[in-house]
Amino acid sequence: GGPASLSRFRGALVAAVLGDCVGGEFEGAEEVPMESVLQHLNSLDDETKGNGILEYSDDTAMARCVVQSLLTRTGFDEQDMARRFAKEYSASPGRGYGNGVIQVLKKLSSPQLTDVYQPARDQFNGRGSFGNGGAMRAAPFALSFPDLADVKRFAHLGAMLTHSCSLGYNGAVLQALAVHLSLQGALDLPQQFISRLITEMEEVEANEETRNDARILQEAEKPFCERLHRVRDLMDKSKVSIEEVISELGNGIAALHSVPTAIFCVLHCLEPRDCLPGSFGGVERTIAYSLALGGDTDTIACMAAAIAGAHYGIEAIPQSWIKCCEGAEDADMDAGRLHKLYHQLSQSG
Ligand code: F2R
Ligand code: MG
Ligand code: MG
Repeated sequence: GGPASLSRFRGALVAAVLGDCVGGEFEGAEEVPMESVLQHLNSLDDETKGNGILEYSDDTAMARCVVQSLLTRTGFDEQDMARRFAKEYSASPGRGYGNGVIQVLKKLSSPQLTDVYQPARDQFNGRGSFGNGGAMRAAPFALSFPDLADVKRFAHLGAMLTHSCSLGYNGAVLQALAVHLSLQGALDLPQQFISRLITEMEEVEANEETRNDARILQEAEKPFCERLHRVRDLMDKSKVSIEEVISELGNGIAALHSVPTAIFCVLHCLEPRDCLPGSFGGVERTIAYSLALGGDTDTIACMAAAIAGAHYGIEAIPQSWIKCCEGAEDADMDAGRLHKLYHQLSQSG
C-alpha cells in the first residue's frame, strides 16, 4: 500500500503482537540457535495449534491500553492512559511485567494520586527507569498522530507515565519515530531512513536531562544517536555475526540496549539472508532474526515487527501465525480504528 495505507497500519499493530507472543518463548535465553527459532516458528503452521495458544505479555497488554486510550479520548489523555495501565495490571498481573514498573502500576491505581507522573519519577531513588517498557508500547502513537512533532511529544509523555529517565522515554520516542517513518514508506531507502532517525534523535537528545542521565550512566553524550551510528556501521558491513550485533547494540531490557537493536533487525532483514528460509517474507525474517539474538526477545521482536509490519503491510503476515497469537485479531480491528483517527487528525490539523 501507499504511505499511511490501512494495510500498513494493520501490518504494524498485528506484527507487534506476533513479535511479543512468538518471542515470549525465548525471553531471557542467553543463546538461541536459529534451528530452535525455526522449529518454534514452523510449529505455528500446525493447524491443530491455532486459537491464540501463545499468550501476549506486558508489551501487548500495555500497548492495548495505549490504543484504547488514544481511541476513546481521540488523542492523548494522561489520566485516562494511567488509569488503564493500572486497571490492566490489577486485572492481569501475571503478564511478565518488569520488577520495577509493578510499583508504579500499583501506585497509579490509588484514588488519592493527583500527579500521574509522580510514581514514575520516584523509581530507582528518583533516577527513573531506563527499561524498554515505554518503547515496547510506543507504536500506537505513530499510528494515531500524522504530525511528527505530535508523535515525538506524545510518545514521550506516554512513556513518562512509567519511565522518567531520558534513557527510557527517549527510547520510546525513537521507536515511535521509526514506526512513523516506516508507515510513510521510508524503508524503501534504508540509508536515508537511518540518517533521518539520527537527525531526529540529535534534536530529541539535545537537552540537559539527556546529558545528565547519560553522564550518570556513563554513556555517550547523546546515547541513542551514538547507537544509531553503530547501526549504520553494521548496515555497511557485508557480513555481520549475531555475536557482533549483541556486543555492539545489546539485547537487554534497557531501552538503549534494545530499541536500536530492533531497528537493526528490520534493516538487516530487508533482504533475504542465508541463515533464514527463502520462503520467509520480510516480517517473518525480522521476527526470526530478532529471536535468534536471545535476551529480551519478546520486546525486541515486538518493536522490530511493528516497524517491519508498517513497511510490508498485513499481506506479509501469515494467517497461521495470527491464529496462534492471543490478541492478534483484536489488533487487526484496532488498526482500522487507528487508521480512521490518523486520517481524521490529518484533515483537522
Ligand atoms: N520483565 C520482563 N522479563 C523478565 C521476566 C519477567 C518475570 N520473570 C515474570 O515472568 O514475571 N519483561 C518485561 O519487562 C521489560 C520492560 O520492563 P519495564 O517496563 O521497562 O520495567 P522496569 O521495571 O521499569 O525496568 C526493567 C528493569 O530494568 C532495570 N532498571 C531500569 N531502570 C533502572 C535504573 N534506573 N537503575 C537500575 N536498574 C534499572 C531493573 O532491573 C528493572 O527491573 C520488557 O522486556 C517486558 O517484556
Ligand atoms: Mg514482555
Ligand atoms: Mg521483554
